[in-house]
Amino acid sequence: MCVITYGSFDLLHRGHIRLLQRLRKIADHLVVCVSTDEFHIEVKKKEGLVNDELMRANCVQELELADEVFFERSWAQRYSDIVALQNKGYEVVFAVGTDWVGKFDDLEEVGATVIYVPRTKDISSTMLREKLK
Ligand code: C2G
Repeated sequence: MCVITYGSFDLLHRGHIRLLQRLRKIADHLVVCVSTDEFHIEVKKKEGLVNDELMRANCVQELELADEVFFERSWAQRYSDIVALQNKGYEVVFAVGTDWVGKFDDLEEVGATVIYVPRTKDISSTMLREKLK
């Protein structure tokens, strides 16, 4: 079973790491898609980033928890990513933290199982960015 997850992973912290560790435990194959700078700021309309996309993707890679690390460039990419993994013969689980609960249920339309993983309390990239100011 392949698990795929998406995120910005800015200022990689224990919340991100715990999520990826939990997904690692259930996945035969773990794919992590890191939001590009443009997607994060222009589409997700999130506040500024500290680390650029390459740094953020490299940090995720360095954890050695993911089998594959890709960039997340659009919301629609989820569908094609899932279908591509299914075409490789995987049963696909889409996973994301509970801060997104309900937002991706429509991915079940392409046969993915959608799971929302409990978010780690009291830590966020936003909190860390504030501390840096
Ligand atoms: N996360 C967590 N606990 C935290 C902070 C984040 O479990 N304290 C999880 C989030 O729920 C998400 C992942 O770690 O699943 C990455 O978090 P972010 O980098 O904040 O990602 P976000 O900007 O929420 O984008 O398609 C989903 C979105 O692209 C996720």
